[in-house]
Amino acid sequence: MLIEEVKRVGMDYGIFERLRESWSWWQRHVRARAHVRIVADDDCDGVTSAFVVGTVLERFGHKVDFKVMLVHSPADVDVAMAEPRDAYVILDMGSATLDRIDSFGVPTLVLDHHRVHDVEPKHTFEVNPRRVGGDKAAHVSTSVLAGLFAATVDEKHWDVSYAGVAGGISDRQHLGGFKGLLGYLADGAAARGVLQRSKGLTLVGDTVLSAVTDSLDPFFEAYTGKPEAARTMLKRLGIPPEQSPVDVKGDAAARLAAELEGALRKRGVVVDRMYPLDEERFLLPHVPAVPTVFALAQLMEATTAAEAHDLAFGVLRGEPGAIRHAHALHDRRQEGLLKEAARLRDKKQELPNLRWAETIDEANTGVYAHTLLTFVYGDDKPFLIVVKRGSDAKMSGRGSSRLYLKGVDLSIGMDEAARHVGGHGGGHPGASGATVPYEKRDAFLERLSEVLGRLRRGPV
Ligand SMILES: [Mn+2]
Repeated sequence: MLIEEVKRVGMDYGIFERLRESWSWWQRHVRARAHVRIVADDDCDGVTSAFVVGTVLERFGHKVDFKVMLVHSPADVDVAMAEPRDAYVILDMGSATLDRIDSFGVPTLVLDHHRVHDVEPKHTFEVNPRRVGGDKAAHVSTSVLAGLFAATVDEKHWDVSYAGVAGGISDRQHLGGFKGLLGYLADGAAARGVLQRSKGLTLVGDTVLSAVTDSLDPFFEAYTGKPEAARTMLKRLGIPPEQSPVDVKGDAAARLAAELEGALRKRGVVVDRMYPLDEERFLLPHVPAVPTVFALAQLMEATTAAEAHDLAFGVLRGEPGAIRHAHALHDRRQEGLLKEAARLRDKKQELPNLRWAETIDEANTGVYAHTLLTFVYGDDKPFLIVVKRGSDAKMSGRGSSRLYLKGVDLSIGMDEAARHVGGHGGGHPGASGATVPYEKRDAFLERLSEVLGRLRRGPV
């Protein structure tokens, strides 16, 4: 894909020009050999971004150190920028706290793709596709911006673009296809041999059997966590269960994808919103033991979920020990997630306008809510995961665009029901949370069901 093509469909958001400006601004304001602090969000998008930008700045001659933390409030900025540096880079966040960042008077580059605010900073250069694209900006994560920044600084930095693509996948920017800026980055990486095109089964695993039975997103009701059923199905389709999923291509991949996607469709899953199961995988020819960029994204998710950020950097550098360790982390995490998802499925409770279940796994409430809503119970009602923390109940809810179109805005419901019982809540229409006194849990849920029923226009 050429820059002109991305521009023609209006999905460049002025980013190519903005990144060129950002690099000349940086060279004007930051001296050679400067000591630079990179502060990155603690998820896969943030850490891959830090790896890419850090690599570029180190090659340029800067001394670089990293701090992985959330910067969502002015107080967070004060922590992130407490140790003096010649310059800072803030990744996958910063647009919400631009004025506080700027108040330090130190040259700071912000790459972010979250909501922008009306600020005119003096010492800070912000690159954010939402400045042009607003809330419609799509197919771009901060790691994509980082990859494009690297390519802007020098053609030779395309060698780290694979990390930008992995971050984009983890941020779900590839759903609906590799388009826009992510598509441009992936195509550019493929054109330079950093990635290698290969169409086939997109599920990740050591074997095609484990790729199917370990899959949570999508969650296959008939096969996830059910090796015997999956083995029988693979045999029926003539696919050796122990084969590597990377080798499942052509007719075999098409048969398996049709089987699995057909089963999802029967359950009412909107398959068009997923990445197809038989599609481009983008092989990683230069990273040993990590076959595809999807496998890399999975390892990055496992390491960042465990807050093992050094390990995540090691994986991105292709270190065999780090990759082995990350694999073990992934397997352990996946086992726990599958077990708990199955338990929550069986413990599900239902009110007229919502379903809910209670877990003790506070770190993955969003994963469970998404899985149970999208792949198990269907999106005719939002799904809430409840977790007890001290004397509070923390709620994490997921809705869908279908519900939202019917007026069911979960953030409004969460806010109103939480305030009703002396808590607080909010977020997005399809993904929102609340914290309420634990003893008021049931009153909150009943009120939420009422509010959601009131919001809904007609049957879903
Ligand atoms: Mn992000």
